Amino acid sequence: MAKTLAYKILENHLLKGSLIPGTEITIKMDQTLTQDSTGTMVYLQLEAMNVDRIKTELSVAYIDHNMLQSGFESADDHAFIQSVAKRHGVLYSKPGNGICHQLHLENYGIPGKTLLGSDSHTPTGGGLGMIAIGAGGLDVAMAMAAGTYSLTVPKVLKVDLKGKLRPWVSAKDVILYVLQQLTVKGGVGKIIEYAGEGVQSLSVTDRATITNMGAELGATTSLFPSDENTRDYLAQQGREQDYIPLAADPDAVYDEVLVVDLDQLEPMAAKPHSPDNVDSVKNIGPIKVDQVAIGSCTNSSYGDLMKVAQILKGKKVHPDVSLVISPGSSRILAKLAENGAMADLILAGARIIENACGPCIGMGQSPKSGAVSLRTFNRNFKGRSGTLDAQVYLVSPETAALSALTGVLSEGLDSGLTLEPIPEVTFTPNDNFIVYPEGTNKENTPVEMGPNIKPFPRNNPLGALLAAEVTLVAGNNITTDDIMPSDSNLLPYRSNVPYLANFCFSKIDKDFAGRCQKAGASAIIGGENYGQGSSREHAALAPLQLGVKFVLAKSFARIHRSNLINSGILPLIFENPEDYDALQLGHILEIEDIQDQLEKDIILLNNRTTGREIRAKGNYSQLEKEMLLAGGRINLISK
Ligand code: MIC
Ligand code: SF4
Repeated sequence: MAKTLAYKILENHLLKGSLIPGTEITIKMDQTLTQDSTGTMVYLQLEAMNVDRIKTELSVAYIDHNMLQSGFESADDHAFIQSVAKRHGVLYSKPGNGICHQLHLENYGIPGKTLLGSDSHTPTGGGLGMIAIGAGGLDVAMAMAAGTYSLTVPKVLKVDLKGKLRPWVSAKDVILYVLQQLTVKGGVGKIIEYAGEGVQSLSVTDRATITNMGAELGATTSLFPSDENTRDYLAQQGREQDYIPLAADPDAVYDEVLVVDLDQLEPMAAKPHSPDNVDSVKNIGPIKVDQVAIGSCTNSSYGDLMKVAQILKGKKVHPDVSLVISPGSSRILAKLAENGAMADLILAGARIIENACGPCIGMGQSPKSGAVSLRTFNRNFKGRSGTLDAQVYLVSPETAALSALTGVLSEGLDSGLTLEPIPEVTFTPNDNFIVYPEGTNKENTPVEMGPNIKPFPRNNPLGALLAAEVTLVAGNNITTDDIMPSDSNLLPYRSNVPYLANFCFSKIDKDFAGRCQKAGASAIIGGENYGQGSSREHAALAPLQLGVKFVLAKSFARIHRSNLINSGILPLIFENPEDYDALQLGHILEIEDIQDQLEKDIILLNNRTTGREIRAKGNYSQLEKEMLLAGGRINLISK
């Protein structure tokens, strides 16, 4: 039978189960990546699993998020990660090397391989034809320990690309258009596979921009075929030997198809405060811009920054605009310095900041009050920039650079300006930022543990009766940034969950943590797509620390649902979404005989305050039930 590319790669890695959508499979995981803001939990968990050497072909620990080092905390975290990496055979990428996804693409991604990363944008690797999946830290620790990963088989949605993009329209506009069509929950339970003649005109880094932001669709992952452009990209990085051609069978049948006509696409922007709130730049109009930020794992490639340099060369950034640029990697930064483009950026008036996540995760560069900030990033959730009333728009590098000059949101199509294609380059291979774990092991390398690193919270096995007070009724599309905010004040505490928990939901409800502490046992009520966004386990661990027993929602985002189960917190789905309307703060919900009910299709909750019964679905796999009964995955493993 003709196969999609996604299923071909999954089949090559299949260890258990079969490729039937909705069922559970276990696959071989070839590679893993971690970054520092989720990594401390990953490596605490890996240590708790008591393994010696990792079982993957390659695992890399990157440091890119927590770079401010305004106190000892982050530097301690880096040292901790470096020490555990050495103990178990993990490569360590020092701070200064760049953003994990950009670096993995450049140095280690291989067509046809599988990659699991403790960061939701791991699907960036799909630009090289990998099955690259974002997951919670514990899942990544398990993948390192066992070399495997279990997941629910997704459906495959084909995005059929026709034609070719015009200059001034780029990969970011493609994914923004797809987000407009499918919304932030349109990819849930799906792999997005790109195909069609339009693929040929997209470079690997263009493709990576598109697969990166597949995370915003809620998709399990996104991927492109591996073709001559893939070979060229690998050759530029000095790794042509890693190339293999890969594509779907020509007559492969897909579960859904979306056709995108690249010729017709215009520059797009995601308006505040959601990546799917998309319109064309033309329709939005020339709004005044205060800040422009170019970079992040979505748009910080060499090609992107060369286009920006071309637009800015010999010009002057508008007096009212602050332009900040963060390159994706040390290799890109070095190349821009060598070929003079860095001088073009600086002389135009750009602030060059560290090649790291930086402003994308609120680590500095928060815009002024009420500012309009154009960002080439992937998320514009309210408050994520660090300024609660900022209006963040997501745009392409071309739109960002041009707007930085004009001072208003501008697009290049009608500007009369030309934009030349970027000539190909070869990069100087350089691994001076990599620490190899050769000769180090558990015996000769102690764990380096700073005082801010606290043990992660553990849950208790499920008792017969689960009773909890409703301490939050949340709306639709609650993000993990809402649940466990991240900014320069909080990110240094990612390895200190007891402290971090005090700030759980603090940006939308300051009293939440206090209410939970009073209630003892809590329940959260959510709308659709609860927990979208980041892979941070802290969005489950902080609620666990505060005594949250279950979350009852209309639907869940994939990674957050797994993180809840890993922590022993029950994600429950309303059978009748209208039941949501009758729930209020302070209601007491009870689940009797929970052990037996877990085996049933419907779990009954009793609202003791109103006397009403609520029917909910768990849809748990066998393993998930065992984890919930044990009070989380680590408890189950220790059993
Ligand atoms: C993000 O973009 O939200 C992050 C920060 O990279 C997260 C990881 C984290 O919260 O540490 C992600 O996308 O998974
Ligand atoms: Fe870093 Fe932003 Fe990418 Fe997350 S989305 S990995 S914070 S650059």
